[in-house]
Amino acid sequence: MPRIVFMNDRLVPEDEARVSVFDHGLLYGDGVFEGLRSYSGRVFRLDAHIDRLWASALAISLAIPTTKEAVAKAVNDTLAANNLSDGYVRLVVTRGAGSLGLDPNRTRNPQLIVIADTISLYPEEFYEKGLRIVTAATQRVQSAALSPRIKSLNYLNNIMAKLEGLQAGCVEALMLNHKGEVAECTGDNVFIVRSGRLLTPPPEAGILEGITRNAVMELAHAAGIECRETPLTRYDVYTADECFLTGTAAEVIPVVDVDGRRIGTGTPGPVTSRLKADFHRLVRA
Ligand code: PXG
Repeated sequence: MPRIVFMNDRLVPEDEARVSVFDHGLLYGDGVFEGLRSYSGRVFRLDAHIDRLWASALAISLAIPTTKEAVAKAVNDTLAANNLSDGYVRLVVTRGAGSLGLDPNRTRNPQLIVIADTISLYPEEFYEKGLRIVTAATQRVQSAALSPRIKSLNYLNNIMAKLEGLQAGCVEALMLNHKGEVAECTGDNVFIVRSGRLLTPPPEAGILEGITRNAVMELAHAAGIECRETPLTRYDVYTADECFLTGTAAEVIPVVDVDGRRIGTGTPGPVTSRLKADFHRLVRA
């Protein structure tokens, strides 16, 4: 069954969903995106994802040629057209076709693309036993160079680190910022637990402010677990009682080994397990 893709203003079969080879999204990674999940027919925090898409576009001076309401409808329509009630949605906005030169003012027709598909989660074993990750030598790009808060189509920084993780036999890799502080993983935010308290790097550490991260901070608050945004070093991670990652694709996933150091007991801890269960309940509520 060919998938149905939303392109600009209508649903088309995937074979007809095409972008120009002159599109600056392709030529320069000039565009923005979002990854969303739908659970039992409802998109989790749709408005937050659309707000972040708009913020990313604003930051790169890209005018999205439609309204937030129309994009929300396009997301739901695309899921429905593909008969997906539990699925993954990729929202992409490119700068559009232009000349073979950087000048964004010489582009026309930004492209709005909505793709819906099934989601492939990490194997269940990782959720039960926890992940092993390594620190990548590739630093997170500095905010002053390109803010990690922008979810842009230029993901090479993350991909370079992901390659290092895969090289080491890990599905994720920890990224440090230019100061050597812990930032985040290649497609997930990071949390640690120390003395019953939740700690996570602040936006200034050079991270994407994950929507799952925000949800987990709210769940912690509701559960009476103190949560602080604070700069973290690798020492803090190595000596933490627990560690876990959050992301749209991963949800909440325990980490039990970082750079060969066993974290806590080497099995998912109680705070991680509690928040993982609470998140599971929240998205499926
Ligand atoms: N950091 C980075 C760099 C990300 O790209 C997150 C954190 C987590 O954010 P959310 O809002 O999802 O909680 C992301 C999100 C994929 C994929 O295909 C990656 C993300 C989201 C969805 C799918 O690997 N990254």
